[in-house]
Amino acid sequence: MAESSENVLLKEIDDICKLAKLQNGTLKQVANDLLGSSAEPSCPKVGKLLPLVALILSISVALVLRKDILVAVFGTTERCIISNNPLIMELGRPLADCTMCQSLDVVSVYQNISRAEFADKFAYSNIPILIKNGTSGWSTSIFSYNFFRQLYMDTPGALEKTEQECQFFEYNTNIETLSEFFEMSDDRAALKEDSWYIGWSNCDPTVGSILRNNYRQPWFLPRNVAEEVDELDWIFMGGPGPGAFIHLDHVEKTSWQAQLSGTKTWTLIPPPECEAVCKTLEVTVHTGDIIVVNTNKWYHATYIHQGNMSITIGSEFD
Ligand SMILES: O=C(O)CCC(=O)C(=O)O
Ligand SMILES: [Fe+2]
Repeated sequence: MAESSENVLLKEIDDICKLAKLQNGTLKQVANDLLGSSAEPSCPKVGKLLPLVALILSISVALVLRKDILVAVFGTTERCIISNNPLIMELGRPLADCTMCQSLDVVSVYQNISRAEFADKFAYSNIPILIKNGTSGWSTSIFSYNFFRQLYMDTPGALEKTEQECQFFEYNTNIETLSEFFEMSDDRAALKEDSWYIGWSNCDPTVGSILRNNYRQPWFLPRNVAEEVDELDWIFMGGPGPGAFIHLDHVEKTSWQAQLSGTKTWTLIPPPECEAVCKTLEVTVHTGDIIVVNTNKWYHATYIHQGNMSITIGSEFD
């Protein structure tokens, strides 16, 4: 086995050990034996069989995953609060209850929905929903690249705090940080040079409250949420082409996302254990619409259409 693959495997095993908080035996030693490597074992001890079971389990899980999901799993992971190791995340993921997607051919589209109906059918069922014009009454046109740049520039410490404590997804760009994002030339910011797409979560409370002055919690969300202000805001923006590539998140709750500008198609892929009874769904979100998806349960990818820059804001809810 090539040196680099060996290191990757040893790293995987290290992570498995940490995750499982194993107490006896030496998982890494077993890997070293299998690989013929002389690397020092560093994993806590486990019983004799457990390491092999863990290895076999890892490989089996990888084998049963579909190719697209494998690509995604080994490509990138996002909004991860547990571990950045995709294999560990997949191993530790609870199996989905396939009623969330069974017999579902399309994402339900509502022109309006009451809080009671939303709570009854969608809030906790992991069934995705699109609410047309869910942002009506918001001043959506205020949100632009320049709005966000100005907001972070004018709020002392906001950029540093968000960079240190929150996440930034560069996707296919070479833009690695929020500072870099806001330092782009005007032409690039206006998508005149290339079509970039990025996302970030905001960790600055002042920025958070200004954002919330410009949008409302969607009316259909459970009431307790409407009063909460401590959820993170997530912003995704950019030009035509691929957006987020296929991934599964490890956040706590279901998310809503409002399309403030532009048009975006979501591909929602059921988890592999539901493949026999569930279909992959596609749903296109237009300016003003709100989509609700449990991104911990549905693998998802996005694609941005030609036209206005896609700008979204969203959050999780209970
Ligand atoms: O909006 C996007 O392009 C991706 C969003 C996403 O991955 C999420 O909300 O979990
Ligand atoms: Fe996601």
